[in-house]
Amino acid sequence: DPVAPVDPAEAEDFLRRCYVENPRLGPVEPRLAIVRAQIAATGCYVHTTDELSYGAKMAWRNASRCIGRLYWRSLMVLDRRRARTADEIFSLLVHHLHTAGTGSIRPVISVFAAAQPGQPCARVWNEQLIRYAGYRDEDGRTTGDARQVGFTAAMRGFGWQGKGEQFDVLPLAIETPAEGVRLYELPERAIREVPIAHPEFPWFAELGLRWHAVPAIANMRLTVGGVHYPLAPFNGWYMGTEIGARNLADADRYDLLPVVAARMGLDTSRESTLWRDRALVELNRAVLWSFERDGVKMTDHHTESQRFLAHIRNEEKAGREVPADWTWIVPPMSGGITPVFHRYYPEADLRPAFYLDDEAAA
Ligand code: HEM
Ligand code: NRG
Repeated sequence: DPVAPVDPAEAEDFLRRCYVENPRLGPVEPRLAIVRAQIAATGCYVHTTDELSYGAKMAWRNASRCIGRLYWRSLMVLDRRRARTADEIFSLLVHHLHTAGTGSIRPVISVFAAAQPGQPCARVWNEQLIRYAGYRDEDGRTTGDARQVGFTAAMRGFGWQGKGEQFDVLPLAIETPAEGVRLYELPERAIREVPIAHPEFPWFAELGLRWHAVPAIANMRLTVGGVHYPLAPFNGWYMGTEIGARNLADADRYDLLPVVAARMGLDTSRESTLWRDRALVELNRAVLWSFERDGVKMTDHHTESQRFLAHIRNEEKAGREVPADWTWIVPPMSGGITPVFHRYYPEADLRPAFYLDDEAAA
């Protein structure tokens, strides 16, 4: 994937904002002169650690699909721009997961080398650092995460053998220009998981459900001041509905609402009994209750909606608009009883930003 030379106007815009918001960095003019010269000579420039760190925080602040932005200043930024080999990258990804923690999770991003004009660069193929395999048998039945069926087949093509169970953690596929693709198994210590049980239904634990504690997105490109970082995995903590109302509930994921409804003895003969809704609530109670029981940080959609509105108030006090995508901000259950439902948001595409790679503009 060839990268165009850095746009000097985008570099300047970012640097001015970064230095205005951080007076301790000093005057921006001398820095702009250096950066302009670097871009003219090489097509690119190198961020200082402070610029990279604040740029990553701004990218989170600008993430219009993210409801968790109240904490944007607390992002821990690990500068990994010097790592080159797949072995190095792997060990730093394991370190990332350890740094994020297993109980009181902290938001972390690891930023690897910038894309250089005309040069290939390191990537991780996985959507997240921790994901469960999905297997489809000849009858079209799926075991595991149906969303990962294609990726899982690709990993098997490279010789990986999964156990074929519901929650097999996928290997990391790390691609470097020098070494091609190499697969790595994450050590168990780096993967905290929570077995899902229910506060009142003893049978719930028998379903054998679990989920990983840390969502760590690995396939988004971080763009700061015209520089692209194709490998910049980040994590925060989960909002319960991501697991309970999507991953375990969606018909094209684990599709568990019919299973839960059957165990609850609900009348599933007609939609108007609202059996889906009743099963959905209990599944989500189970997720929140289990994470709390195990001391793993998680937020619920009511609390997080209130915090997001507090974030908007904070930002407006600082003179900034908060771009937001209503269709992603409103939680996937009980939308209308959360305060984020009852308003509109500006939809600006501000940079620095995270982009999914196929939608990343050069
Ligand atoms: C999306 C919550 C931390 C960047 C989301 C979504 C939720 C969420 C609920 C929607 C996901 C979906 O519907 O699939 C949170 C919470 C956090 C957190 C509770 C706790 C601290 C972060 C961090 C970053 C980030 C640390 C980056 C530094 C994003 C981005 C998206 C997103 C870029 C959109 C993902 C996409 O387009 O697929 N977040 N987030 N979030 N979040 Fe956050
Ligand atoms: N829905 C996805 C994760 C998307 C990002 N969510 C976060 N991000 N909470 C899932 O795995 O269910 N974060 O960085 O905390």
